[in-house]
Amino acid sequence: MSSTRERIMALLAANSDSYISGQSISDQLKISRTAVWKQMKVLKEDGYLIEAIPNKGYRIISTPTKLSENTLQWGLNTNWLGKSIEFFEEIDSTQTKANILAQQGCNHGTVVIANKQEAGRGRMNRTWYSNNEDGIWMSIVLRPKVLPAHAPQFTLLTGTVLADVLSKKTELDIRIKWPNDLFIGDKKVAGILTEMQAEQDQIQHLVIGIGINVNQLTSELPDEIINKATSLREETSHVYSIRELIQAVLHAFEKAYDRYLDTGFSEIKTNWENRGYKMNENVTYHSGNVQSQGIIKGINEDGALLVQNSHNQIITLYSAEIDW
Ligand code: BT5
Repeated sequence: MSSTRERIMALLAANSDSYISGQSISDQLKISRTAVWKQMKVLKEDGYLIEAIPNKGYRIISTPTKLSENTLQWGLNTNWLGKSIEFFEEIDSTQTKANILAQQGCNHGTVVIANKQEAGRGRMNRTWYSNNEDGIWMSIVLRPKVLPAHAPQFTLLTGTVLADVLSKKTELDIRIKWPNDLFIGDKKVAGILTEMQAEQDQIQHLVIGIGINVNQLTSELPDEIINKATSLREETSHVYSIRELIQAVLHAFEKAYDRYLDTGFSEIKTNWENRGYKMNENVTYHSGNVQSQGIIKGINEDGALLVQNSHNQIITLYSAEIDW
């Protein structure tokens, strides 16, 4: 059962175009008028702008811009994803935290979000620069009942979700660079890190880490990535609401995940291939010491990249064997 505060927030959110009377809130939540009044007072202290008009009732005007567990829940219309949000002003890595929570048995759909990370990480312990409040740094805990071999499909699913949401919000053509990067033009705007704990035939939990550069200016990025990274703001000159973007990603993720469990991988494959970086273009790849040219054709169920070689055969590449 959600708290009184959450239920009041839900009522205010549902009635944001009109007024809802104190009596009506009191009746619906079965609490006294005084209790309603006290809850409104606390919300106002937390930065929610609430109008109170005698004989009409309450109306929410605006929510605080600062992220918190409460503001993140505000207006989040998911069924299971993010019902539990762990929010931190500052953390080493949301990914590390989410792994610990998962091991302790947290619910499927738990989301860990931080304003800043001091030790954000990418694959193979690479650094993920996220020691600022201008991006989205979050990790999602999932407990899908699928075979461990299917885990890479969740990275691909996440790529399509991010490409869809960010393209829609920015009207930019955002591409997925296999296997886990989001690109605008030739620059990286977001990355995905999928980690898994599994037994032989069952995934115990997956943690999907999502890092998105949102409101940084390129000049604020570390030297190491200044020429190869970008942010949404840099590309559009627009400052985005981190909260709204997080909610849009969670909403789209839940939809895509449910659909994937219902209908399988084929839709994700199609979406991915429509959004793939350098699809149908020539690339150089390496197998062992041999360097060859090929054309990127898509992905398969294992999450491998399909490349057409110079003999017109389709070959599958599993790891970073490509010179982009
Ligand atoms: C990734 O790794 O791209 C996965 C990034 C996942 C980050 C999220 S944030 C929330 C969660 N908590 C964490 O600690 N991590 C996850 P990879 O493909 O290995 O790419 C890493 C490389 O990207 C680095 O070696 C840099 O070259 C580049 N890079 C680092 N920080 C970047 C940034 N902010 N923007 C763009 N590129 C960056």
